[in-house]
Amino acid sequence: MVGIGEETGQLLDALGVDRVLWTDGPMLALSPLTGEQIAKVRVAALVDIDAAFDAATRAFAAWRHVPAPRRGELVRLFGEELRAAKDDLARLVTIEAGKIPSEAAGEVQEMIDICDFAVGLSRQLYGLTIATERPEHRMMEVWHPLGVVGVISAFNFPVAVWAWNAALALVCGNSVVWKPSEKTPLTALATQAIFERAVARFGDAPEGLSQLLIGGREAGEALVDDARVALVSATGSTRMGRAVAPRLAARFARAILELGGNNGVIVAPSADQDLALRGVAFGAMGTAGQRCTTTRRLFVHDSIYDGFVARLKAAYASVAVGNPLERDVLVGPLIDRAAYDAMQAALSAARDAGGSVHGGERMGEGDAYYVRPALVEMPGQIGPVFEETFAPILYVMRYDDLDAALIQHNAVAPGLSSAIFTTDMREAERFLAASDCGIANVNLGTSGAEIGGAFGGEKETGGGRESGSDSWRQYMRRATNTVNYSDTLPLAQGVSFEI
Ligand code: UN1
Repeated sequence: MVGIGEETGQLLDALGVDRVLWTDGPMLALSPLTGEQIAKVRVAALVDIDAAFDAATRAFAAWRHVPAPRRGELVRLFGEELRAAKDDLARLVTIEAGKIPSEAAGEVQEMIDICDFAVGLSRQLYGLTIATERPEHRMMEVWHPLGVVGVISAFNFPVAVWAWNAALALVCGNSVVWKPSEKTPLTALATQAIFERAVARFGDAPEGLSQLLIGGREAGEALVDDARVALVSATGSTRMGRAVAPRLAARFARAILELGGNNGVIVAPSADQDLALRGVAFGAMGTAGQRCTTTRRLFVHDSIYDGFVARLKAAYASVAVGNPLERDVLVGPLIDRAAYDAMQAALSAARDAGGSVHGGERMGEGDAYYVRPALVEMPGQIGPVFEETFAPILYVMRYDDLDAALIQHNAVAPGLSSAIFTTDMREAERFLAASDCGIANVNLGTSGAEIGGAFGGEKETGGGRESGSDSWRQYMRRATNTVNYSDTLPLAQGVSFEI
C-alpha cells in the first residue's frame, strides 16, 4: 500500500503542480488523517506579494476590456478542466482537509456548478433602464468591472469557496488574488494549476489574472490593507472578521464577510421524524461538524423529545468514525489538535452548565484527532451553547411553545443558517418569517446549500452573500448614466437656473 505522503506526491504530479512549490519550502503541509507531514510548501515573500498585486492590477486593466461572454469562455474552460481533475482534486481534499470522499467530490462539484452558473451569467450582467422625470432623457444603470478581488478562504472548504468568488469575479471582469488557509496549501496549489491549464487553452488571457499567495498572516493582512485590492471576500471566524472589517472600512474597500454560524434546527410535533433524523445527523455530524453551516443547536418539541432524541443518540453512538480513506466512514478527523482541545473545553463547559454529554471522546491516538460526535442535552440555552465550537457538538434542548422557541433560536450572535422540520404549513411559514438567518430551510438541514442561492448570513456572520442569485453585483461597480437627447436642459425636480 502507498503511504499518504507518497500518494499526495503522485496526486500533485498528476494535477500538474510544479514540484518546487511543494517540496522546497518552510511551510509544512499536514494531513489530518494521520497527522503526518505530506509536503513542504513554498511561501510568498513580501516582495512576491507586492509583485502579485502589481501583476493583478495590470491583468485587470486588460481583462476589463475583454467582452464578458468571452470572459465566460475562460470560466467554461476552467469548469471543463475541473471535471477532468475532479477525482484527483477530491482525493487531495480528503487527504488535506479530512473530508469523506463523497463530501470531497461534492466540494469539487460545487466548483463546477459555480463555473456553469458564472458562464451563463457572463451573458446576463444586466442593468436596469429607469424611467426619467425629464423629457427626451434616458437613464440607465451600467455595471463595470471593479478591480483586484482578494479572497481569503478557510480550511473547511479549501477550494469551493475560492471558486464561488473567483468564477464570479472573473466573468465580472476582475482579477483575483487568493490567500488560502495555511492548513490547506496543497489543494490551493492544485486548483491554481488546474486554472492555469484553462488559461493556456484560452490563449490570450492577461498574465497574472488569478494568483495564489501561500503564506501566513502577512499575506492576508497585505490583501486587507493594500489600496490595489478593491474588494476582499473573507471566510473564517467572527474573530477574524472583527479584525478585517474595520481595516477594510478604513480604506473604503469593499468587504464580503462570511463568518461564524451557530445554526439551529427546530423539530416540531408534526415532523416526519425519519427525515428529521437524517437531516439533523448530516447537518450536525457531516464534515465532522466543521462547516460554517453545521447544525449546532437543536430544539425538539416536548411531545416527541424522548423518542426522537433516543433515536438520534443511537445514530451518534453508531456512526462510523475513522479514516475517510476507509470504506463507509461518515465522520473523518478534526483538522488538528487545537480543534480537539476546543471541543473538549466546550464539552467540559457544557457539563459545568448542567449538560449531559453523550459521545465526544477521542478515538485512537497519535497525531490525528478523531472523535465520536457529541450530543449534549442541555437544560436550556446557556453557557457554551452561545459559542461556535468548530467541532461536532450538537446541543439539544426542549421546547413547548413555538414562539418561545423562535425567540431562543434567534438569540445567538451569528445568523447564518436555520431549519425547521414540520408538516404543518403554518408552523413552516411562521418559522421562515421569524428566522433571522441568511438561510432558512423547511424539512432539510442547515448545511449543504446549492450554489444557485445567495450564500451568507446576518449579524455576526457578517452580512456577505456569495455564489448565486445577484451576488455578482458585489464584484462590479454600478454607474447611473443619464443621457439628454433633447436640445434643452430641463433640470430635475423642476429647478430653474437661467443664466
Ligand atoms: C462553509 O462551511 O464555509 O452550505 C461553506 C454548505 C456548503 C458551503 C459551506 N455549500 O454547507
